[in-house]
Amino acid sequence: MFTVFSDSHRFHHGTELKDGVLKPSFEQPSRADTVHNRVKQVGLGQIVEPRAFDRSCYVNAHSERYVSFLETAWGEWCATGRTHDALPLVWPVRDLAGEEVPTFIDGKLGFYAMDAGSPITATTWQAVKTSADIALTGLALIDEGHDSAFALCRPPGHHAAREYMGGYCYLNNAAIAAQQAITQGAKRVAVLDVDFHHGNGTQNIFYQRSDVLFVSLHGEPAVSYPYFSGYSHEVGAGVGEGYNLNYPLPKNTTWESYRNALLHACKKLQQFAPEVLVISLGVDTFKDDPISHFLLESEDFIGIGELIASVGCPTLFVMEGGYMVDEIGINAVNVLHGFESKRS
Ligand code: Q9C
Ligand code: ZN
Repeated sequence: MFTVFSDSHRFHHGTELKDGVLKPSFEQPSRADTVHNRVKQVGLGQIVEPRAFDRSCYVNAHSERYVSFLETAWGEWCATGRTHDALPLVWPVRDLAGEEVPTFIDGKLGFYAMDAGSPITATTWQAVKTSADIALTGLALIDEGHDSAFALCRPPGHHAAREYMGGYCYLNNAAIAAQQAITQGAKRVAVLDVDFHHGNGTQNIFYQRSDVLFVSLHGEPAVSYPYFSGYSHEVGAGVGEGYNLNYPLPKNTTWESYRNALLHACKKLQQFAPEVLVISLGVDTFKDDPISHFLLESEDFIGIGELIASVGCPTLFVMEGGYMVDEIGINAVNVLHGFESKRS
């Protein structure tokens, strides 16, 4: 399997409020390097650089004004004399109006963010743009006839919605790739999200559409980030009703019940018969992940790949979460090996 990777992810390294204290983010450069090293170590296949894509490819999944915000936010922030990460501190929740867009950067940050988990630094946009281009390059490889590809994206993307960032995410790499497949003529595309956290951003982008099926397995919202989405009653709206499928799972979920949910999800995906399947590949379902609470073992990730292979369509793997442990490389590549064992 081809892997698409770029060192440019190192341009992004931000901070995170953890237990009330500002610390280096769990979403660190070493993550992508760990996975990259594992890909090399096991000889998964050729590693290629991303191609450059036009910003119109991002605007298909996000709004024009949101992409512009991401491009200019740092400049506007440091023009007011600040030198540390740009972070939002006020949000348009419930009865605040939230329709007019503020012109001052502090207001804009709140308008275009769901939380304070996506800091913007001087070089963040460079990493974010390259991460989306990695996903688009992976899709191009599939268009060119490859059965599968691994887009080693960083920063991740699945919490980023049409108009807001959050949860370490800025551009929704998986959604941008899925939308690109549609733009290029596919009639049906599916996104399967196996990151520990609900892919609220991907759900948001395709919620009212029947051409993109979104399926997500994740920690139940009552006790798991992002807390305000991921319930099983969220089934899509309008023509999209029935094309959004959530599998919230309890704390301490182990392979046996995870596998049952994934089996069910894969049957649904098979029935939909997508022309391309995009996997939001988070490995923060691992038992030792520092910010999640499922109990998957490293060998279970092979099983995830095997089940994904059973869907039987061209598959683009897009890297999402998985934090601070050496096993993220082993676990991500285990999924890819499991997939390949059933396909080649
Ligand atoms: N104590 C991804 O995996 N912070 N994002 C949660 C829980 C945000 C995760 C803190 C987690 C975002 C792509
Ligand atoms: Zn996650």
